[in-house]
This record gives sequence, C-alpha cells and structure tokens, in this order.
Amino acid sequence: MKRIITYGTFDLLHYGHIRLLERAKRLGDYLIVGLSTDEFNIKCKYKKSYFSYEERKALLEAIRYVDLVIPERSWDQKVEDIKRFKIDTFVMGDDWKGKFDFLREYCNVVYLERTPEISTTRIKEDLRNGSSSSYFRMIVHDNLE
Ligand code: C2G
Repeated sequence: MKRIITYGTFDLLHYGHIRLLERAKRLGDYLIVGLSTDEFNIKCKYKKSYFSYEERKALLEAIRYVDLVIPERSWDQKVEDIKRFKIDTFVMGDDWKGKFDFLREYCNVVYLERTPEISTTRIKEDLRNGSSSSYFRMIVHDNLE
C-alpha cells in the first residue's frame, strides 16, 4: 500500500484544494492530511481560519480522496509523521516548491501545480467586493447562452 501525506489549512474548502487532494491520492492508495490546528494557524502561520479545526476536519473527512486527517501542530512534525505512518510520498502544491526537499531523505517529495485562479484569500476578497468566482461566472454565462 502506497501511503501519501500532505499538509495544509484547507480553509473555505474550494476546488483548488480538491484538485490537489485528488492528484495526491492518485500517487498512491492511502492519503493522510496533516490539517493545521487553529493554534498553529494563529501562532505559526499568522492567519485565522474562518472554519475551526473541527469544522475543517469534518469537511476533509467527507472527501472521497482523504483516508485520514491528523492535526498539524508544528512545522517540525513532518519527519516524525513520515516515519510513524510509513509514508512513501510527501505532496504539496508548488507554491512550496523546494521548501521540503530535505524530506527526500525519508520519502519521495512531489510538488503539484497549484490551481492558479482560486485561493481562500481570493474568496474572502471577492465576497467583500460582491463579486463571484470566474468559474461561477463561466458556468452562469454558459447556461445563459
Ligand atoms: N492549493 C492548490 N491550489 C490552490 C490553493 C491551494 O493546489 N488554488 C494547495 C496548496 O499548494 C497546499 C494545499 O492546497 O498544498 C493546502 O493549501 P493551504 O490550505 O493554503 O495550505 P498552506 O497554508 O499552504 O499550508 O506545513 C505545510 C502547511 O500547512 C501548508
């Protein structure tokens, strides 16, 4: 069984996250997600998620590609997690390219292309401005033709 791990906050879950998880799962048979806790987000990532850890965890657990969600409490837990869960491949979006190459000593490291036009920050900004996602506009436009 090929075991994959990835990490993130996954706040305001969107299709960029889903595409990452889908492609990560395709690299193996079992996908673990290290989900940033609320405390880790605030203290180490200097961001406050809209949804709590428990709410984000429930959303991730509902995704068919995700087999297990564990808490990410520290930047430094990855080596321990890789050993503990006997991980074959560590996966992150390529906005992190190069940042986790040191993990190659323990497992494969794969950076997947990030979905360019969507982000949690973009969603918050668009909602503030009363606009919607380009994706949504495209769907609406196609249906109106
Ligand atoms: N992602 C993506 N496309 C997007 C947005 C995000 O592929 N449009 C990917 C990111 O590259 C990341 C994952 O989805 O691999 C989760 O994204 P975030 O929740 O923003 O995670 P981040 O804040 O980058 O935290 O220790 C690693 C950190 O926990 C990663």
